[in-house]
Amino acid sequence: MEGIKDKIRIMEDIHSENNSIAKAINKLLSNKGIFTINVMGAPGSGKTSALKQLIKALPDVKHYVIEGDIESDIDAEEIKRMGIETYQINTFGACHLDAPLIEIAVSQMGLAENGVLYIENIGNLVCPAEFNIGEHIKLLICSVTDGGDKPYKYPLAFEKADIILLNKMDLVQYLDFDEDFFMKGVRRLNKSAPVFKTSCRSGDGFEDTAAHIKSLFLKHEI
Ligand SMILES: Nc1nc2c(ncn2[C@@H]2O[C@H](COP(=O)(O)OP(=O)(O)O)[C@@H](O)[C@H]2O)c(=O)[nH]1
Ligand SMILES: [Mg+2]
Repeated sequence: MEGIKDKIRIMEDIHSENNSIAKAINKLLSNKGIFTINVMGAPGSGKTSALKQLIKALPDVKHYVIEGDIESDIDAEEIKRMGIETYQINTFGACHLDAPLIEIAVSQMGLAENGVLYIENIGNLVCPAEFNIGEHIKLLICSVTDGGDKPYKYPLAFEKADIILLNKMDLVQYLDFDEDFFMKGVRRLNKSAPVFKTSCRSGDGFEDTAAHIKSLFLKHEI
């Protein structure tokens, strides 16, 4: 029993230290007018592809990207080719980004005033939802190819999301994706997050998503 109590205490300490660093990052980014989006989703759900679409859909905004991957800089190189300042974090095993990692990234990036910073978290529907990393909002990307049961199986990610993308809609005609079941699962957990149906292949849905993000950015007291 002591073992479990010790484990709980260690986890509480980790979360409380993480949260205090996340608060400081949030304050620093807010002071600079950098609206920060924690992008979460399963591996391959379309996080990098969605960032590319959002960057294109908001041409009058300055964008920054932090790429989180267990290994490799493939995504960061892809975003850099768009002319966007991008910082790569490799966790070499850890399944989520945490605030101390973002603190280092932010201190090393030349963040000017005003803009949007996207932080692509490690592809995983579990751990990223547990850690604040200084963001203003969490964007969850779920694809029709992932299946409609994901809100039921990974509730925290859906509960915490401020915006949800239902991506790869161009493929839905080939699948037995049950959208009603998916939406019921989402709304049991989260009454307010808008769900945008998107396709990174066609670009559908990104104008509306980008407009919503811009409106949050403008009205957010950052
Ligand atoms: N057909 C289709 N493919 C997509 C869509 N979004 C992403 N993909 C593809 O799915 C794969 C994984 O996408 P990626 O953006 O790298 O996912 P990430 O691992 O979440 O960053 C790539 O081959 C993308 O081209 C989409 O909306 N439709
Ligand atoms: Mg990616």
